[in-house]
Amino acid sequence: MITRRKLITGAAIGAGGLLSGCDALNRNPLFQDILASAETANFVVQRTLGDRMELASEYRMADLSPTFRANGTRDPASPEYDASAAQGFADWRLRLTGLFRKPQQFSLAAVQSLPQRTQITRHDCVEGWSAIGQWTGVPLKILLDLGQLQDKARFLVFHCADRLGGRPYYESIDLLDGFHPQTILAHRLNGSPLPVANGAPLRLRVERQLGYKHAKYVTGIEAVASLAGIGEGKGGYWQDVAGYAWYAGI
Ligand SMILES: Nc1nc2c(c(=O)[nH]1)N[C@H]1C(S)=C(S)[C@@H](COP(=O)(O)O)O[C@H]1N2
Ligand SMILES: [Mo]
Repeated sequence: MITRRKLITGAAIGAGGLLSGCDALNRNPLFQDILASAETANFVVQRTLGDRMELASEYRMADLSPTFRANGTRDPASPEYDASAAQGFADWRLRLTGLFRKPQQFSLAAVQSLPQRTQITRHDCVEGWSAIGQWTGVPLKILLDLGQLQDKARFLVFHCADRLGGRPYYESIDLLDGFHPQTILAHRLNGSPLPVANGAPLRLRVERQLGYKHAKYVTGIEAVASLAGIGEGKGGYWQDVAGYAWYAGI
């Protein structure tokens, strides 16, 4: 449990710290303590709601990086994935599961037939590189409105087709990021179909957060009340494996 005093202090740190997303903040023991559970982190960031709904910077075509580097899995390379890629992902399904009133699935063509958004943003990886790319995809809000979240839903878990070190990659965000206007499931990069290396056929863009939150090879979105039963319960692959922060604001 978190004491009221700690929470107030945490919110004060959060007001400046979450904006900069700086390493010093992540190393602060008090803040680490506050971030110890994703639910608590979510509660703290509610205090900076205004900041959370701000838009990430968008750029011009002239700013595009010559190549958009790939990181982590560059090819899921499972028999199922290879078979799907071989037919242009015609059989790919995006499944909405968990706390939706209308759980359903979408083909890639169905995703592409929904309203789309294109944005040019900068991707920042914790490993110390950045790249600017143009992304096109369906705003997540459109899918959430179709699926109709139940009142209990608080987090969205993104299930992926790849495994790293034998474990499935996954990530999660809260509903503030879920409904953020720049949060999209992208299927195009720089005007072309998303390359396999960058997460084909569908990858998350959650522009206010660091690179590892941007799940690639997305096969499903599960709405949950708590992250406790998923993976090791910390909200994502890198959180489980290496203790990365669940909320990775930039
Ligand atoms: N499914 C999946 N998603 C992932 C990863 C991964 O290995 N598997 N790596 C993450 C990391 S650390 C980064 S920086 C970005 C890299 O995206 P890119 O390959 O398009 O540059 O994807 C993120 N999403
Ligand atoms: Mo990354």
